[in-house]
Amino acid sequence: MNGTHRAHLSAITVAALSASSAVAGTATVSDGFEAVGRMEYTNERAHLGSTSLKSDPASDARKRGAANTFFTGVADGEVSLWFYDDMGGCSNNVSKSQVAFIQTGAGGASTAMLGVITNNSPCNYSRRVGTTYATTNIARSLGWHEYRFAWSGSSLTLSIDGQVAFNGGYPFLPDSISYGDVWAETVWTGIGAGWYDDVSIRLTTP
Ligand SMILES: [Ca+2]
Repeated sequence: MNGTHRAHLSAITVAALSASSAVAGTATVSDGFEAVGRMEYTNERAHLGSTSLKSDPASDARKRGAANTFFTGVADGEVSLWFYDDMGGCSNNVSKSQVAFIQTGAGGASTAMLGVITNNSPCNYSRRVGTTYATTNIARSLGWHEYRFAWSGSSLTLSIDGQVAFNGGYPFLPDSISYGDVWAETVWTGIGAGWYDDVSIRLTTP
């Protein structure tokens, strides 16, 4: 990981969107998106192609951080990405805080998050909507899982592998997706790794 890569937080450039139809565009992030950012390009495993992006704070503190992708804030959209869960922190004592979230600007009230936060819940997936953290009723399991963030009008649905993790009001136009181990150790402690791959962003202009 060289200095140039560490200076970059934007991992993905979303393709230009067409305004010519009701569906403004679909940006699919294909294999190869992983090559930039503070996280690690790895061929240990992949959901799409042969590589994924690994967040591995235990191996190198510089790998604590998130990859961010920015897009146009519109009223309807959906972001999907895949997270590999090695069950760390549930099956052993290696704490993990590996999450993905959409938000508007710097977030806060608009932050909507799914992930593994073992200090919140060791064996279920956690969520955050606004500034409130909660434990979902979705049990963690080994392997790849799809996190889906879908917003329409003023509502939001979060799901994991098609199971609803949240459905409720959301009066925001998110404009980024971020993923990784994003907190300092004093917030949500965790050193366990996470793998991210196969990010899709669909934006619809009413
Ligand atoms: Ca890949």
